[in-house]
Amino acid sequence: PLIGVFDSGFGGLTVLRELLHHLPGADFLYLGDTAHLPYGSKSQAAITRYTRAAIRELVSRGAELVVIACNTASALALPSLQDNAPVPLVGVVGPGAEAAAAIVPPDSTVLVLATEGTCNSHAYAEACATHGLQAVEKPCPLFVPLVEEGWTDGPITEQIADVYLQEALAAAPQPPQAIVLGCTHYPLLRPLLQREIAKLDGNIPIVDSAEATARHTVTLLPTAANPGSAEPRLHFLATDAAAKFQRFAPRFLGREIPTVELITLED
Ligand code: DGN
Repeated sequence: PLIGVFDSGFGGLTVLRELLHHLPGADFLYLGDTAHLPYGSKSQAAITRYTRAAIRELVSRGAELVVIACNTASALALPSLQDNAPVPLVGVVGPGAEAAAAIVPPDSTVLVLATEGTCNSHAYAEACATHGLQAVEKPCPLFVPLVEEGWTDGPITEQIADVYLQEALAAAPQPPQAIVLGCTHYPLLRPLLQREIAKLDGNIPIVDSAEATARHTVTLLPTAANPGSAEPRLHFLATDAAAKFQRFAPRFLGREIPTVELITLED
């Protein structure tokens, strides 16, 4: 099968990385809407328009299922697009919340780290509530630029993470039993976050929405979990800055990408 993967830019390559790992028998078409990056600070109306256009493009190119890798788009656009979608849509918020619920005791509090847009939508809180969990949603707006700058380690990022984590822990009604990484860029900060949280409050397990989403996608396309006879085909589309996309990709995907096709999306 051909799986479409949509993100606001190249961060969703962390989701593609997990999809490649868990669905080695699938081919992938990845679309990064780099012309409209970042989504974290955009309105719901704009994000819904961009996401609808991206899904249309991926389906017109043969995608049988579309993974909305962007947490912000999953939170703000997916609920209104799901019902009339031409193919199944998979977001990252539901699987992230479900994965947290699987490892914490009932009625626990979980800490969700995400962009401003995702936190303000309270999509994670709602998804967690369906599993009986309470979510403390903490916007970490400095994390995306830090990761894009390549500062995934070092004292400055540690200090910033410390401040965010301390503020979040102070706001939590009870100690969180898990931390959910609710943004495509945050898996690159996972080792640093695990270290910082260990200093502050012991060993709270970290749940990565990217990995949870890949596992959920396997349940929808079980045959793709078996390796095919050939290497998976990968094709990359971007709406702007194709060269930058190609340069940044290895950090998020863990491998070089040969070409990026520049496209225009009609609203
Ligand atoms: N891809 C976005 C997300 O997962 O929320 C992060 C990048 C952005 O658009 N700010």
